[in-house]
Amino acid sequence: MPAARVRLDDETFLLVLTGAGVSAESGVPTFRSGGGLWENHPLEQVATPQGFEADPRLVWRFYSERRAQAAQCEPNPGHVALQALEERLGERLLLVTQNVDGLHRRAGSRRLIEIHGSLFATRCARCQRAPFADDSQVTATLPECELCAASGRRALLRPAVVWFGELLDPEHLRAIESFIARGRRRRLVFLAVGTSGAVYPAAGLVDNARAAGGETFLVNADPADNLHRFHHFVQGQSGHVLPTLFEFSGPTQRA
Ligand code: BV8
Repeated sequence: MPAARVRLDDETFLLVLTGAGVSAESGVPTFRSGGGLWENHPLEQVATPQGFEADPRLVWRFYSERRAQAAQCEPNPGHVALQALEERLGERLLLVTQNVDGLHRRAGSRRLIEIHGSLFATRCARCQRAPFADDSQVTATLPECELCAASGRRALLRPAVVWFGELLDPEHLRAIESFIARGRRRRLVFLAVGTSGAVYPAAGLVDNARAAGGETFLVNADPADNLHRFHHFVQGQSGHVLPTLFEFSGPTQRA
């Protein structure tokens, strides 16, 4: 049984933030812990607009490899536990993930915001066309935007993920703020799982939750960079901790 448990009742609004650690037990490599993704590829080269500009083939190889790998992985008990929470809390749960591997969606989570985008979506590097579903492997020729081509311009297609130095979708940030504001009037709980707390603005959500009077929990294999910002820390593997982390008091109805 975890050291601390998250008590949920009819008043609780639960905001969950997940990072790569939640997918580690599914076989998806993390970024910064033991043999992480960034070790072979400096993030400047593969996760910035400048890196894409400089070497789009390298970036497409990096993301194509991750697409192929993530497609082989299955949700683990940590993803399943969070999906089950959505069944019980309904609109009083919001799951925000930094992960682009699609595993929360495949586990059935729908009240989900993928704030760093998705491996399985592609968009134009130039025009404002909407991202489209895409699980293809880019090997030889670099894909180009046919809409731009139709208007006589050449533009590359790119993974629909948020790179360093790029703004997060303002709609996503607004939805998170609105959830925190609603939780503030009831009982707000913030849970971060499997994240090193290294990347902003995601790593600052704990502060937003505290400013709204929220009780904050971190479940992580190691102490995170922003560990001191949490009221409670449960050290462990999310696939083992999450299934028994929550205790329900009172008949938890849908919001
Ligand atoms: C922004 C792309 C406004 C998708 C990613 C200077 C110039 C520009 C910006 C900045 C700057 N200085 C600071 C910034 C802000 C910057 C930032 O935060 N930089 C950091 C490095 C300091 N942020 C941004 O640029 C963001 N945009 O701020 O716009 C702006 C614009 C211009 C100028 C200023 C501001 C955009 C951030 C998004 C970047 N994109 N990835 C992809 O390829 O995936 S970030 C990348 O890191 C991934 O998305 C990943 O999700 C994210 C966070 O990593 P984690 O998920 O936490 O993973 P990590 O490996 O680090 O940790 C895993 C943890 O799990 C470990 O602690 C481990 O112990 C634990 N664990 C392992 N196994 C388990 C486990 N825990 C539990 N169970 C297990 N089994």
